[in-house]
Formats: sequence, structure tokens, C-alpha cells
Amino acid sequence: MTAPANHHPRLLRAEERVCDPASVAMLHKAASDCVDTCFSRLDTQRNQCAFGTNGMCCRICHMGPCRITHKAPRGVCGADVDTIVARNYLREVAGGAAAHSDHGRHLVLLLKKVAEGQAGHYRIADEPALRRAARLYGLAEQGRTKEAVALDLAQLFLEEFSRQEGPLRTLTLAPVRRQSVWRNRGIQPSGIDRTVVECLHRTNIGVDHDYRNLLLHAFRTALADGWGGSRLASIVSDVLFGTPSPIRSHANLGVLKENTVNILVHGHEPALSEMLAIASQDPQLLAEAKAAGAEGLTLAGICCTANEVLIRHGIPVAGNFLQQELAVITGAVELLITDVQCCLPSLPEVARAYHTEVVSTSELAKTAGAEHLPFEEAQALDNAKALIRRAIANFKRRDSSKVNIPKVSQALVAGFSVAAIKYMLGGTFRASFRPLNDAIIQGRIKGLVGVVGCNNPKLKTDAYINTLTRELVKQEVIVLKTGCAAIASAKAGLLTPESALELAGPGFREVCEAVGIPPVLHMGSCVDNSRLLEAASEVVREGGLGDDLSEVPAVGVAPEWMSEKAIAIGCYFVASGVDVILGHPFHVGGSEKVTRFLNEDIRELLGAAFQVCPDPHQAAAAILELLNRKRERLGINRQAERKLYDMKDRRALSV
Ligand code: BF8
Repeated sequence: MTAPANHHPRLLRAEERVCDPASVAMLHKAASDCVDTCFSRLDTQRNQCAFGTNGMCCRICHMGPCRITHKAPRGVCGADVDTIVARNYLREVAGGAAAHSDHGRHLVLLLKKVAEGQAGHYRIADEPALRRAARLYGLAEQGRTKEAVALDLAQLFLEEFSRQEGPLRTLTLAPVRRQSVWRNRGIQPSGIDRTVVECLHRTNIGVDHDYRNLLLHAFRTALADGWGGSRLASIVSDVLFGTPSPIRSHANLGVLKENTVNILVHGHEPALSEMLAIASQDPQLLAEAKAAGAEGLTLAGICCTANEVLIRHGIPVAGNFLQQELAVITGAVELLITDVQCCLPSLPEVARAYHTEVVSTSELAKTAGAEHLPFEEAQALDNAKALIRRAIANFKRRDSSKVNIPKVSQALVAGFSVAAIKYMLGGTFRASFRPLNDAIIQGRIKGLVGVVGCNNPKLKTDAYINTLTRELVKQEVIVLKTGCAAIASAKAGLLTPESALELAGPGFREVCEAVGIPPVLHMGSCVDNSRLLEAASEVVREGGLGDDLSEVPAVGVAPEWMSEKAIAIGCYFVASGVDVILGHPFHVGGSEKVTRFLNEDIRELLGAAFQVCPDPHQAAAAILELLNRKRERLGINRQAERKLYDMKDRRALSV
């Protein structure tokens, strides 16, 4: 909240809390403008409750709340620490899976409306993606209109939410061996809604008390996210708005301009921001902006809505999660439009110190102090234009004495969907992952690592993400990025092929140049973590690197995670057979058994596990160890060595 006049937030050691100079400058400005941010609020929350941190507090029924100690090892109901920690964990996974999946549901409902001609200006932007998706699910598409196919696909997807019996259809997109692991372990989810609802039932007072059974349902629920709601969200976004392909843009607060009307889109669901991207090009609105004294309109994004409009339109990114308040503190934002997820409730309070208007647009997500302007899909373009006009009107209220836009932004390339990667590797007629698989087999690429997830003010913003990314590129690993981790690397200049290639060793660099992909690939928003699984599945399908995702030299990392969504993502990676490294632990430390289950026992069941590495160099070493172990098991390290000797022999001969 805006600090009272007599209160000065503790002087922030800005350089120790954030990496990029734009954020450092805005933290100093926040202090001098007497505006609190999540960084200063963290200082008031420093004594965080040890019971909560370790997952040992239960407030599920009103006999409690109960806190587990040596003297009080059970709650009033008799639940022990293992049950309590596992229940809390399952509820977190449910929260994350619900958020991603509800996002997916809204897009499926929009696809249905488009098919029925009830969705205003929305269209099917990518008919080949629609027909590809229909074929994946065995739907007839040849000789049928795109609307008829879209309607069938939307119906099938809605059944993925409501299915009461039998496994999710979308699980069949995974490699066959992985599907049999899920079947044999009994963790195939049925309908997404049913699976999430069951989390609340199982964790209710007096239901599921076996920590293993609770945790297995966490993995089942996460599968309903990664191979359910999130996957559907990515598929439908591509159909409605276009499959991403590499596109250039810029990132960091410097994308805001001093002489334009600045509008920020923030949140996750792309429906409204797509229309804002179109409306922001409207000559009439540009003329109106000029008539108001501005030189034009700047539309930029925060968080995953930013990623959605970046990967399809090249709309610049103003910042990631911890920069949402800092963007307002520039004093140069006329309108901040939120949809759902990761939008801080503090935004209207921060905005009050400037002229910025905060507008919420989803019935799901209102914020006290923000203007609520519900967005109707049938009138989306009109709604988008009205929002831009509101921003133009607000430009006159901007106080230039409060404006300070850091002149910091970095060029980037984003938009590496799996289809785009295949095309880059093989062209239209021979699109395939073959060159990538071959390079991994030859040892010129050690493996694939997803570096994903949030920022967290408990850690120096972006530091772990970028230290690890640099280290992995040096170690000849392809790094796949989504969410705020992708934006972090964009700000550090790691998303231009030129600068990332400079870090790469000569062999790796050569292969990236030969096969035509950069070492660090921005694949989209957080729901697009499903694209990482899609890419790993393509690697399996292409052959030579095992029959199961657990055999592929691939690892997931969530360095600076903070959200329940990140927990769900971590669980669906592990459930898919991909090891996950966390920069800091879950709230499960109160139970040795739960911790051991997640970090060790689960490997027996699913072929992967979690590991906590608080230091990025330690994480890089752990990742290389995991990749190397998989390469050994595949027998490709020996092939790579032979290849190296062959090369040395050839060189010796040529000498
Ligand atoms: O869904 S990475 S802070 S913005 S939760 Fe949120 Fe985390 Fe960012 Fe995208 Ni994902």
C-alpha cells in the first residue's frame, strides 16, 4: 500500500534484490516516492511462520487450527504430521491445476462460440493447427468446414473437463510407454474437474489419511493439468490466435515510452489481449492518441499475458512478475488491464501514487480499488477499443514530474512452438526433430533442460534463472523457457541467438548454427509448459533416445518459483518421468516421509523425482549429472566418445 506520509519503507538494498538496472532504478524510485512494493512488504513479513513453512499447520476443520510440535504430535482429529503435510501439499497442487485448467476451459468455450458464430470478431486464425489437433484426437476433418471441425473439437475438449469415468483422452498424446506407467501406477486422471474436486474431498476432515495415497493423487491431479487443462489451453490458443513462430521484440521497462499512451496487459488469458493487440493498430485510435498530445500508443505486457501476445504478435514485454508494481512506479502507465492470475492485489494502491488506472476485466478476478469493466467476448473488439480510449483520456492526467522510465530494454526472439522448431529443423516437407536427436546422440548437445517458473522476492530476482541458463548453455545444453523465467532471460539478453551463441562451446555453437536453432528457446507462457512435454514426446517419437520420457536426457528446473501453479507443473514433469530441480523447497519440511516420498521414493514409481538446489552452480552440476546418467543408460556417451575419437583421428590424418 502507499505508505503514510510519516512512514518511509526501509531503505531497500535494491542491487541485492533485483538484477536488472531498470528494476534497481524503480526500487529506488519506489523508496523516494514512498510507495511500498512486494520487496518492502517482504521485510514486514520476515518472521514467516515455521509451521506454515514446513506445512505443519492444519486449518481444515474447526476443531483446530492445529500445529504439530514434539509435545503435540497429532491434531485434534488424530492426524499426524505426514497426513497434514501431504494434505496441504495436495491442496496446493489442486490450486495450481485448477488455475491452468480453468484458463483452458475458458479458451475451449471461446472455441465453441467461434464455431457457432457467436464470438464477435474472434476467428479461427490457424486452420492447419485446428485440423492437426482434430487428427490427433481421431476426429474426421477432411471435407468438413473448419467450423464443424472446431465444434467437434470443442465438444471433445469439454468432455475432458466433465468426464466421470475412464482416463483423459489427452493422455494418449504421451509416448505409449509413459501411458502404461500411469496405468500401472493407477494415476491416470479421469475428467479434469472430477480430479480437482477429488482433491478437496480427499483432504476434507476424516477422508484420506495415507500420505502416499494423498501424494499419488497430487501427481494424478498434476497430470490432469499438464496432459489436460494446460495442454488444451495451448492447443486452443494456437487454433484461435495462431501457432507461434519465431518473432523479434524487446523486453524490460524501457519498452514504455515517454511520449506515447502506455497500456499494459497483465495476467494469463490471451482472449482480451489479442483484441487489444488488434485495436492498438487502429488508425482512428492512433489519431485520437495524437489529438490527446501523445505520439502514439504503446501496448506492452506483464507476466504470461505478455508472453501470449509476445509469441504471436511481437508485442513488447514490460516485465515479469516482480516488475508489475515497478512498471506502475515509472509514472508512465496510463492503464493497467488485468485478467486472471499473478496480478497483485496491491496494484491499485501503487497506482494511487501516480495517475495510472487499474482495470480488472474478468468476473473471476476483481480487485478492491480497481475499476471493474467486464469483458464480453461477443463485443471484445469494442471493449478493447473502449479500454484504449480510456487510456488516451488518462494521458492528460500524467504528471511528467513523476515520470522516470529506465532506458533499459533488450532485444529478443521468442515463439518457439514445437511446430516451429520442427519446421526450423527440417523445413516444410521434412519437418522433424531428427537433427536435434542426432546432435544429442552425438554428444554435441548434452540434453534438454526446461528453466521455467516465477520470481520470488525471497530470492534475488532473475539471478538464479540467468546464472543457471548461462551455465547450461556453456555446458552444451539446450534451454527451453516459459513464463517469467523466459522474461528474465529476455531482460538479460539471453534470448537473442547471437548473444546466447557467444556463450556456447564451439561444438554446441556449430550444431545450433547448422540445425538453425538458438541455444535458449522461449516457448511461451506457463500453460505452455505443456509444449515442453510435447517437445520431449517428439524426441521420443523421433527415435534413438529411448521409448519413454524418463529415458530422454531432459530435466525441468523451477529456480525462483512461488505459485501453486509451479507446484502443479513440477508434479506433472515428475509424473511424466522428467526430474525437477527446485531453487527452494516446498512447504513439506515438517514431514520426513513426505519429503522422502517426493525426493526419492517417487522415482521407483514414476522414474523421476524432485531435488532442491539452492545454488545455481550446484543445480547446474546436478543437472549435468542427471543428463549424464540418462546418456549412460542410453549408451550414447560411448557413441559420443567414439565420434570424438573419429574426429581426432581425422584431424591427425589431415595433419
Ligand atoms: O503463470 S511464471 S509468476 S506469471 S505463475 Fe505467475 Fe509464476 Fe510468472 Fe505466468 Ni507462471
